[in-house]
Amino acid sequence: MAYDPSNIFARILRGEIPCRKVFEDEHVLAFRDINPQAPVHILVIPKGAYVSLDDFSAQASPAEIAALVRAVGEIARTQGLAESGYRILANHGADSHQEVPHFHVHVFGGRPLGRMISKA
Ligand code: DGP
Repeated sequence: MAYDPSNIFARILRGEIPCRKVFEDEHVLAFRDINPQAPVHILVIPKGAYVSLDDFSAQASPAEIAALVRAVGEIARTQGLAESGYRILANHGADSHQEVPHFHVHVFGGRPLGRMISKA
């Protein structure tokens, strides 16, 4: 799947749409999800143009991959989730219902999160 530069996260990265930013560095932007599923629900995205984890894992540089993983951990710590616990999730493709075709990692926390996935 080719990267679509008109997707909503690309527009956030270009500053065309506002976001509630929680973290930014050279390679990564993180902001609060517009439709939170938990008291803390943050989206962590690479600044590079990657459709999903499939694309990111194959094409991104080691520096970009390291930056994203380190950002997830740092955000969880600064949000106070490291002790109580949190969940990360990344959707790829149709079976996962990925909605936004720019790679993003969801970080959920702030309450007990239940079992991993439903059977539906
Ligand atoms: P996914 O299904 O994994 O592609 O999740 C996409 C998430 O993006 C979903 O939880 C809602 C969130 N989202 C969609 N549009 C916007 C937006 O304009 N701003 C923010 N902050 N989040 C958005």
